[in-house]
Amino acid sequence: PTLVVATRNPGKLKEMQAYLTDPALNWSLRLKPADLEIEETGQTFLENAGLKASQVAQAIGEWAIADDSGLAVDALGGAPGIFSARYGNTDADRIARLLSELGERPDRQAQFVCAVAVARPDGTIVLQTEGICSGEILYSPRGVGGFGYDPIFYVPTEQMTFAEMPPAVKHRVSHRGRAFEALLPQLKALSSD
Ligand code: ITT
Repeated sequence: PTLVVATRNPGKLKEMQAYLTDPALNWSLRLKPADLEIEETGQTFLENAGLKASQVAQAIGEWAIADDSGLAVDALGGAPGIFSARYGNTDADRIARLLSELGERPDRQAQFVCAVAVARPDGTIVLQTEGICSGEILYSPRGVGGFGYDPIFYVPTEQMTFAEMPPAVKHRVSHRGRAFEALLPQLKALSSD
C-alpha cells in the first residue's frame, strides 16, 4: 500500500524517509502535496501528530504518517514544546530566541520529544508512538549536520550535539529514532495484513 508522509519540513522528511525505507516494509512512500496545510490545534505532540496524519489521510484517501516534535526546556517550563516550529521564522531565529530566553541560566536540561501517528485512508488513527531524548542546551551552536535546533542540543552520552553526529548516530539516539523504533514493527504488521 501507499503511505503519504505528511510533513513540510525537509529535515524531518529526510529522517522519516530513512526509517521508512527499511527493506522489511512493504509501503511505497508518497509526499504530501505542498498546498495541503493542516492547522495544529492540539495541546500535545500526540494530538497534533494525530491531527496531521488523520487530515492528510482523509484529504488524499491514502494511508498517512505524521510526526509532531519539539524541544522542551526545563528552565523555561517546557517551552517551546509544541510551539517549537512557531518560535521564529527560520531555524536561526528560533535558535537565537531560545538562547536569549535561557540566557546564562545554569540549568540547561532539555528533552526532545517526537510523536508519530499513522492514519487509515478514512482518517482513523491506527498507530501512535512517542520517543524522547534527553540532553542539554549549549550556550552557542556547534556542528553543521541535521536541521532545526540540532546545533544547540548536546547529548552527554555521545558527547556531541545532534548537529555533530553522523546521521546513523542521531538515528540511534534521537527522539525520532526512538519513536520509529517502536513504530516500525507495528507498521510492518499493518502492511502485511
Ligand atoms: P510539519 O508539521 O509539516 O511536519 P514542522 O516543522 O511544522 O513540520 P512541527 O510542528 O512538528 O513540524 O515542529 C517541530 C519543530 O521542532 C521544528 O521547528 C523543527 O525544526 C524542530 N525539530 C523537530 N525535530 C527536530 C530534530 O530532530 N532536530 C532539530 N530540530 C527538530
